[in-house]
Amino acid sequence: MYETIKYEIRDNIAYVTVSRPEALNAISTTVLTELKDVFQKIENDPEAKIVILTGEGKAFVAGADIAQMSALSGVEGHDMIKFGADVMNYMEAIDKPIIAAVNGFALGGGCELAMACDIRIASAKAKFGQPEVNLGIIPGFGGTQRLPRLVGKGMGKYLIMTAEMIGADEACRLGLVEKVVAPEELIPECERIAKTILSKAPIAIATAKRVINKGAMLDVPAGVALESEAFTVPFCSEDRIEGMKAFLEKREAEFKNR
Ligand code: CO8
Repeated sequence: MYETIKYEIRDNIAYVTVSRPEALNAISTTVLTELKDVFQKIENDPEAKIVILTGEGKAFVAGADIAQMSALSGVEGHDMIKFGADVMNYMEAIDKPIIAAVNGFALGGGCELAMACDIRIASAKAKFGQPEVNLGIIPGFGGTQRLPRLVGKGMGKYLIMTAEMIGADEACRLGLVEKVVAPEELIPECERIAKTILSKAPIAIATAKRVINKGAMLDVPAGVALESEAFTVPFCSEDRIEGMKAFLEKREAEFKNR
């Protein structure tokens, strides 16, 4: 159905795999178009409750497609940037959690794609970097904004200005990824995390994602006001009644997404 991505749903987990291994899964406009399409599908499909995003072969995504970019005019480059940034903003805005299973190179647009996900788990083989300045450009799919928010302003500038590539352990130490696992454990670990999240109250998970993402753009009092406002959504749900009742009755809650 897609040219550059693979997509399937198993046990309510939507698996999205960027699949252009011959170009280390570089992001062309086709990849962007198909990512937008698949995340729209996921948003509207009740079967898909959480996403694991990965890359085929030895890369997660080695950046935007340099061959395609090299032929673009200034206007076309601007259009591609806007489209890519929109796709990543869209991923961040959907209610369903997205786990990046970073299996290999996550460079440039690939690192930006991982940063648009909610949680990043890396294989010990993964490598991260924003090498755009080597090509005479800056990150364009949100990297100048999301990277400093994850690793701090100084380290964000260091990584963007030096174009240094870092390994998974260093990325974890910096807060760019949450956990590093052996390569063969990557998908099982992401599935374990996905199942843990799926066992929680879905309205609470969606509200937490929204408030954390929106709040990151605000100062603390405004963010806390947003949290207070949003709190009533899960608090007024049937799942809140079930969750608290189950605790008091010393049993597992059965959430219904209501
Ligand atoms: N774009 C296109 N092709 C790529 C890319 C890429 N980003 N990365 C790798 N490839 C291709 C190679 O050209 C090669 O193709 P071929 O076999 O036909 O020669 C194939 O993938 C395998 O790559 P290598 O032989 O280079 O593999 P190595 O293991 O030797 O090296 C590296 C792996 C280190 C990842 C190396 O491929 C590399 O440095 N790649 C480029 C990384 C990079 O600079 N990424 C940032 C791109 S810029 C960006 O992402 C900006 C985002 C904003 C978008 C702006 C839109 C206008």
